[in-house]
Amino acid sequence: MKTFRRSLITCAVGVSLVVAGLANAQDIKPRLIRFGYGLNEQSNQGRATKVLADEIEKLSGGKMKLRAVGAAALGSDVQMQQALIGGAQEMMVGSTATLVGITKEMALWDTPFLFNNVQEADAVLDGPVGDKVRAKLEEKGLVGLVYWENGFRNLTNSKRSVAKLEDMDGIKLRVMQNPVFLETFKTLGANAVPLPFSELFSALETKAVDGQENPFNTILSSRFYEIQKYLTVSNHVYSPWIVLVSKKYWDGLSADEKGVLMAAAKTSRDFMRKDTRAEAAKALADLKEKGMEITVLRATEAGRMRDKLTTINGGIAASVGMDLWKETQAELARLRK
Ligand code: TK8
Repeated sequence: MKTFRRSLITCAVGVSLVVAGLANAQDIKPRLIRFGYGLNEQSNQGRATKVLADEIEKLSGGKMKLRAVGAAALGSDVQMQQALIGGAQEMMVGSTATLVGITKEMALWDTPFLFNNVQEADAVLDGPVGDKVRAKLEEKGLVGLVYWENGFRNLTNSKRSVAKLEDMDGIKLRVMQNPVFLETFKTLGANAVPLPFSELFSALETKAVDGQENPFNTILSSRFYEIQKYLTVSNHVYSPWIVLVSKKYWDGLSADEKGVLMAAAKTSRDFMRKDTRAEAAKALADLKEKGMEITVLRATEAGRMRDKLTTINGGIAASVGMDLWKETQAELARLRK
C-alpha cells in the first residue's frame, strides 16, 4: 500500500513536471524567422539586417528571433520571393526590380531618372504612392514592410571607359531580371543580359559579361573593383530594396507580433538610409583608391541618355497604370516646387 501510494505521488509529480515543462518550452521557444538577403554580412544590407534582428529581439522580449542568412545562401531574390509566397521562408530583403514579374506596379521604381535626389525618393517611397505599390503585394502572398535604400546605380565594365552614349555600344551588360532594365540598356545600345545577383561576380570574373550597374556601396562591398576597371558615374536610376514577409506567416501572427515586425523594420530603415548615405559619400574615393578609373558623365551626355530613355516611360506608365503614374508625377512636381 505504502509503495503504491508513493508511486502514485511520484507519478503525479512526474506528470505535472512534464506539463509544466511543455508550457514552459512553448513560452520561451522564440518564433524563429528565417530572413534571407543577397549581399554579404559586411555590406550595408548586412549591417541593416543586424539592426533589424536586434530590434525584433528587443521589442519582442526575446520571443521572436531573426535567423539572418546573407550572400544569397537561401537563394536569389526571385527564389526567395517564391519561398515566401509558398510559406517555406518567413522574411527577406531584396530589390523591388526583381518583384516586377509578381507585382507589375513595382516597375514604377525602375523608371530611369525618376528621382533627382534621396529626399525625393524618401518622400515618394514613404508616402501614399509608395504605400499603394507596397499594398499590391498582398494579393500575391507577400507583405511589404518598408523600403530600404539600395541607391543610385552606376555603371562598371572591364572593356573601356564609358563617357558618352556611343561607348555603351555592344557592351555585354548584366541587368537585373526585370523587363524595364532590359529595355533601358538595350535602348542605350548595350547587349543586356538578365542574371541573378548571386551569379554576377563569377559572370564578371569569367568575362561571361563585361559589365554591370549597381550603387557605389555594392560595387565596394561585393568587391567588383577587383574585376572591373571602369566606373561611370551615371546615377541612371534610384533602386529601392524592400523588406518582405510571407503573407502565410504574417496571417498567423498576433497584432502585437505584427507590430514588433513593423516597428523594427522602420528602425532598420532609418538606420540603413543614414548608414548607406554615409558610406556612399566616401565610396567613390575608396573605389578610386582601389584602382578603378572613374568617369563622371558630362551634363550634356547625361542629358542625351536621359532623352533617349524617355521613350520607355510610356511603356512603364501603361504597365503600372496611368493613375499611379500621374499621381507620382504630380507628387514629384509638388516636391520640386
Ligand atoms: C542583391 C540585389 C542587388 C541588386 C542587383 O540581392 O541585383 O543588382 O542591386 O542589390 O538585390
